[in-house]
Amino acid sequence: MKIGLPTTLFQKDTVENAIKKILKLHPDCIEIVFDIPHFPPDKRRKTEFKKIRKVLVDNGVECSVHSCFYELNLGSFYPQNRKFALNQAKKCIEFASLVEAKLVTIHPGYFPIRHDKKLWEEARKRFFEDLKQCLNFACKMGVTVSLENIQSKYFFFYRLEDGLDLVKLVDGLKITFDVGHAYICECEAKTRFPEKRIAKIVSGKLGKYISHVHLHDNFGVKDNHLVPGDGKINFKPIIDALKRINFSGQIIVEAWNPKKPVNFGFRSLKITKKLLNL
Ligand SMILES: [Mn+2]
Repeated sequence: MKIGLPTTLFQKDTVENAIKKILKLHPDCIEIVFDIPHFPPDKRRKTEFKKIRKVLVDNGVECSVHSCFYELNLGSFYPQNRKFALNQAKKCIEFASLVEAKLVTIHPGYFPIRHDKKLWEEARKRFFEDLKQCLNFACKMGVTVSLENIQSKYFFFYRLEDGLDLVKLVDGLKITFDVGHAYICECEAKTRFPEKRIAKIVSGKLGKYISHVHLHDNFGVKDNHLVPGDGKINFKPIIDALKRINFSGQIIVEAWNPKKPVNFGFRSLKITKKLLNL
């Protein structure tokens, strides 16, 4: 398992400087978040992408890419929004290929009227169509598409079980397992032993599809993105489950604090290494 940090840790810097600052903390890998503030839509030029690639190659560091997500919705009710979201996802896949990242994490689409089964299903279908298009494009680029579970029931990948349906319906799709998000879902469902349940699903049928991990802590209510150990998640059973499935991908520690990025990055790596017994 490789432990890494996301570029969003250093939001105030340019992406090149964010990468350089992360490298000083000696991670095994880096996740480049292809969204604002580092990648404003009017500034995505290939020459700048090549500079980013050079920083990565010169330092021999492995990377993954997180697709833009803040204002996008694959499967949106509005055709223009769908088209825009799909186009952005494709740009991100192209970028990943250019910087030699093998994997792109994508957020699922969402629909705000959860109780209307007919509309919900229609939206889910649109999302699957868009996702398939992302996969076809990524396949040509030699990039894996990995879908992340989100801690809100309006998203098409909310509970970890939803992932099993998704991988069956979309051929070639992989899963980015976000531990903090999965914990909030289990707490909302009032699961008695959330960590045990998560561990069971991870080491069960979902295991072979997990290609990437996001790790951060919380108290089971808000998506705080804390350093592991600063919230109330017991990571041990979850880490053990990842070891049981011989997970060998990247674990990106997504703890954020814009006021203390160096401290958060340093502690994230140190504590995660300890959790993994490395
Ligand atoms: Mn995440």
